[in-house]
Amino acid sequence: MATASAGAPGREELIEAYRVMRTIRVFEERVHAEFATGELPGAVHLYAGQEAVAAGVCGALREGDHIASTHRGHGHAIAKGADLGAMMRELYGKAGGSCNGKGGSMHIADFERGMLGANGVAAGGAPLACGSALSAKVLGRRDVSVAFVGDGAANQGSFAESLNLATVWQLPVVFVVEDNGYAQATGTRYHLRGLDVAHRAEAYGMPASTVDGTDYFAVRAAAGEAVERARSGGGPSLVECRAGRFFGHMEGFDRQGYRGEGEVERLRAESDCLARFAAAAGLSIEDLTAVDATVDAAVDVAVADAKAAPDPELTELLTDVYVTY
Ligand SMILES: Cc1ncc(C[n+]2csc(CCOP(=O)(O)OP(=O)(O)O)c2C)c(N)n1
Ligand SMILES: [Mg+2]
Repeated sequence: MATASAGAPGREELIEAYRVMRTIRVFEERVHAEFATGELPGAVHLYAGQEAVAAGVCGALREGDHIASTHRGHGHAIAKGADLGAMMRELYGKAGGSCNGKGGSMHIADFERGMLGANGVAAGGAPLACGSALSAKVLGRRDVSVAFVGDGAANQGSFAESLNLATVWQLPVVFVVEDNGYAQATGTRYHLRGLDVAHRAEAYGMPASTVDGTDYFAVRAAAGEAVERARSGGGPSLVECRAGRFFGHMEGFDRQGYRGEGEVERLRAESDCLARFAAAAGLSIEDLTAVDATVDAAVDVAVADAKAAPDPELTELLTDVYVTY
């Protein structure tokens, strides 16, 4: 497993990385609390615990690059710069949401920011990212596409097909596999036979690495290398990141009887990417608390705005559902 190779990120980059991770954490903790009140509709999968993956990967991207996400997509969207207010309205099914309230948590998209969408289909993002990478290649753009894929989704046939196509066509794409320990209630070390997903990529002749997904610097370094390879015409790569999720598979329905006793408490105490980052980044307490205050306020505003927002008009029911070419 690769370890951190920080290089020397400047203060601004460090503050931005902390802001992104902290925004995801506060957003997810708040959504968890709001869901418990029964006011939030739909299926919601929280990303808390895995923030350093989204921040480290998207930190290596630039405008014009694209990401294709998973059903656990809030963190990816936030890290790619999606609007918090539109995201929260979408979660509440309100007008002005990212999909005007018709998609909910699993369909948040923001094309202007290069976020191609959360996706209810396991491994659905992998072929999408290949498609967007192919279009960049054909159009001669030096843009990179990233597919986020869960450990369970890495067992899908479409994932294997995507790895193969990406290699055959030498696409500017990076597959980021997030091993969070489980596919729903099934442990990764049970369902994922073979050593790990990185070795599967190597079987296609694709460069791959495995990093500690709670270490922002390790993720950022591995993603930076893979993105640079893609951008400079070197073809696809895979980065496997290991970081546990702090909540159940899905809000409301998961009593987590499949987890060991004290497992979540241990994760929070010993594998918190934010605490780890704060200890390693060398930022001042003033810098960190200033970010905390801004983030807390932004999430408060987003929740209040979403609750007060109107429902979508009934006449909107079928708009944006069918596309005319
Ligand atoms: C094609 C497909 N098969 C099954 C499902 C049902 N399903 C939803 S989430 C999930 C587990 C995904 O696990 P993983 O890829 O590890 O992602 P995680 O939930 O851990 O983030 C499954 C099987 C689905 N959404 N799509
Ligand atoms: Mg998983």
